[in-house]
Amino acid sequence: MERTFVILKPDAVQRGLVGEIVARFERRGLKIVGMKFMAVSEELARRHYAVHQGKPFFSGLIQYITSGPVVAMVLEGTDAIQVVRRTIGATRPAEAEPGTIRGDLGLEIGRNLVHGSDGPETAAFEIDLWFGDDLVAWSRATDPWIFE
Ligand code: DAT
Ligand code: MG
Repeated sequence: MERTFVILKPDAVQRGLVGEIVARFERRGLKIVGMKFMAVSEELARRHYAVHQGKPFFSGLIQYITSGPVVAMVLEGTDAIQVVRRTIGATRPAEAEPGTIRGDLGLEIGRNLVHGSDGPETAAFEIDLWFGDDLVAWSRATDPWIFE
């Protein structure tokens, strides 16, 4: 069982797509073990996106992610990191496959709706950064029908 970190970015919240996007992860079978609606400080944004510091799009990225409230989540499930990335789709929504969140709901890279951790180290770092120990390990009634 693996955990990964997800953000429903300010455009997802502003466009009223929180329910739509959370529903896709839930239907996939992923279990919510952390979830909060929050404003993102510039400091948190810079730490989260530290790997992109110095790139031409960095300041725009910080501006975007701090421009309104977000929903931060931790999802748990089989191969959760890869499954979430594939459910979200390619970074550029115009290139994302139909059926993915970005491929169905977005058009532009700077308004790509969702973040998902890209690997085990990133997931551990991001979960700790955004949630610390504020997670709920729980047994879901449907677990035996989703996990073999
Ligand atoms: P992803 O969000 O798919 O993991 P990433 O980690 O490479 O993509 O980049 C983080 C975010 O930065 C991405 O969601 C949108 C923005 N971004 C990445 N590359 C960009 C580019 N070439 N121009 C503009 N924004 C970019
Ligand atoms: Mg990334």
